[in-house]
Amino acid sequence: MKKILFSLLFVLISSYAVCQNPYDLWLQYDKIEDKTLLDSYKKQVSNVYLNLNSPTGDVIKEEIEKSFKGLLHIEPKFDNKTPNLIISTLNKLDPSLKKKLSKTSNINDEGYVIQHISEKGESKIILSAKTEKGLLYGVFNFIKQIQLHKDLSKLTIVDSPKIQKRVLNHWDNLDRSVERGYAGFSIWDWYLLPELIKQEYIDYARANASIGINGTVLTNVNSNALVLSPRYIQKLKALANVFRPYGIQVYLTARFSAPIETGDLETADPLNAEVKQWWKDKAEEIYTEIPDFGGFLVKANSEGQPGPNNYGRSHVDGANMLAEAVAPYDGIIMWRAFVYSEEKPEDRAKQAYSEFKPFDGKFKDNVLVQVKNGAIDFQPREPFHPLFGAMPDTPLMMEFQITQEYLGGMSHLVFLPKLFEEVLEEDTYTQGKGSTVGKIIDGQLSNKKLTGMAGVANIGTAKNWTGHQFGQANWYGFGRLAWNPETSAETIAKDWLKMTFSNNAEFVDPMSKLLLDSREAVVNYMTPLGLHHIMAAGHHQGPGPWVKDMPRPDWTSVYYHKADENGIGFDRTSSGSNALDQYASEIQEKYSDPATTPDKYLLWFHHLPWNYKMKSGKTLWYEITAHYQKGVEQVEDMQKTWQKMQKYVDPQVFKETNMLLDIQLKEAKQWRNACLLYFQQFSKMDLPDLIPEITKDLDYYKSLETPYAPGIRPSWN
Ligand code: GCW
Repeated sequence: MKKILFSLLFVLISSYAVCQNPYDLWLQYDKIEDKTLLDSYKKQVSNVYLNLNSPTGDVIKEEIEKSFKGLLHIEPKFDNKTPNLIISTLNKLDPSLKKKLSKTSNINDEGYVIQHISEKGESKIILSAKTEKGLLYGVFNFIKQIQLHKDLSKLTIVDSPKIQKRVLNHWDNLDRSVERGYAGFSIWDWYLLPELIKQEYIDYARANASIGINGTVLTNVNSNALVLSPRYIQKLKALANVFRPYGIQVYLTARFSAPIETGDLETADPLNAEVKQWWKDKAEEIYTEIPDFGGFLVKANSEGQPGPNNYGRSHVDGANMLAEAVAPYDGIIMWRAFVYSEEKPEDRAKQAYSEFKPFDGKFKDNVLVQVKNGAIDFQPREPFHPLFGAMPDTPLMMEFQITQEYLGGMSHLVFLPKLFEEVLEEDTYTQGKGSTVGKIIDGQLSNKKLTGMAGVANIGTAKNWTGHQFGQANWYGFGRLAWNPETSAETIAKDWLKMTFSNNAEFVDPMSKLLLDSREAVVNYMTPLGLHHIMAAGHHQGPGPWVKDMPRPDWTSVYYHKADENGIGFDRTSSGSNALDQYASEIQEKYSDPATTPDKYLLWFHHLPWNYKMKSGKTLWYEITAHYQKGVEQVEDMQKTWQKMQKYVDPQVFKETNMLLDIQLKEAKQWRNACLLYFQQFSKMDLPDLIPEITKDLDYYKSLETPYAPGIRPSWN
């Protein structure tokens, strides 16, 4: 009896000991429990020298106060006489201290140096940079070192962002619905702007600054011209003023037909003088209100959006016209290459390359061509987009999707940095071995000054911002990879877990494995072995390999899996659509033969018989079934791991994540059962024993509906 009471008491105490507020994201500043470490930190950073008199200076001061109060339970003394933490831009730093800093020449305008020195026997930490923005990034990194329980006495950090434009894309509509959003409504309350500045706008800016994000596109790429109207420019200005001290520029999506819709012009032809003037006037109007406005992101002649092709003009004509309008203000244009037309019989995966490659070197210097990581559309796994490496004279910007349109919305735990890392490490061979996608977008291979990475945000009005608490790891990870595309997914996983939950290895080790395995799990139970685009129509949530009646064939599933009695998969070799021809010869050689094609891309490039002998010696059918089953088992393993993490996690987060993992398991089984029953119609082969008995038939899975599924514009009827 005493023993039961004691263990009950222990659970109670331990669960209440952990109080993380999910709203605070990875900026959890709970008191350092390790007394020795705590005391050493207190001694090293109690007196802070900070010589900034600016909005960014205020942000830095506030962050130092907030973090030192939380993590160290001290009120930092801002002291100019005997500081032990010196925060100053290089041009104002005491020359004797400056001399002690190494490699300051290696940092760029957004970079910083953090260095521990001994000065007259006293230990000091210098945090310096060329600009206040660099200092802000340096301060967040310094605080992270404390959150990660690092030894400050050995600190020498010299760090700069490898990519210039690190931008979130919000697919947010003016009615506050979010296209492919799964975390509630848009956080931008346009109706109450410019007057009402909500705390979450400030906290949004702080969170992004802490991971080095320096740009945000506030509106959907399926754009609304109204956002360019004077009324909305005032609302935008209010947000720009909030974001500026955090080093974040605002951008808008420009609807190409805006001169007609809001400008009363007859045309939006980019070579028409009136249209050119209209955009020049519009740019002047915006920059008068927002001097550091970033520029425009444009989706043109894509999925029905208006564009220059409507006037027989090219994407170059359209982009360069807008580029001219914003150039006087150092503005940029991010022009999306997400184009595919059902009128063209050509394989959808080939179209963007066919359309854009001929434009290489024709865009103005302030134009970035924004390319999705793969040639179809943010699938659980896609080979890298063939445009990467194919336009050496054009700055290409990577577009990743952080919101999980095709990876289970917000109910599936999927650690996306693993996907992002895979893409960035892919070798395009376009400038010889080692020509990775990462080196193409960070300018190493193209010595392009203008570089960029965009992430389609997973942020909404949900209390924890992302709906699923682990969705925060994807926002965090995007920021880390945009800052440095060579950061490992493992480092990101461990840092995020320690900053958000606990440094305890008993938590960090199993949980980082869970995160790093989660991406392969979702590929296994949704689209294994190179399968792609077999999800439900419209809302894209759940399986739909049977989808064949859509307004256009390239929106169906049968267009991609091509399953029939002869086999399954999309032949993209020379005997098929020859999309492979758009890749370097090294890749063509390897992928043109199924025997040398990596299994993960097999059915992306090949149509193979169900009894095709795989590298494992098993049949293709068997391997398909085994992957689906593996995916389900991986989710079961995630549940088992999470079960053991209760004492490290806020009780509410523990409970909710448990429930979400239950949903993920249910839906993983639904994917397995629906896809195997559907493909079995063609394979006519038995399900191997490793597949548990499926008690429902295919019609049951076809009959499942999800009315009002999130992510597509709700119809208010
Ligand atoms: O991913 C697809 C989505 C659309 C999206 C489009 C795009 C914003 O299904 O919702 O539109 O691509 O990237 O433009």
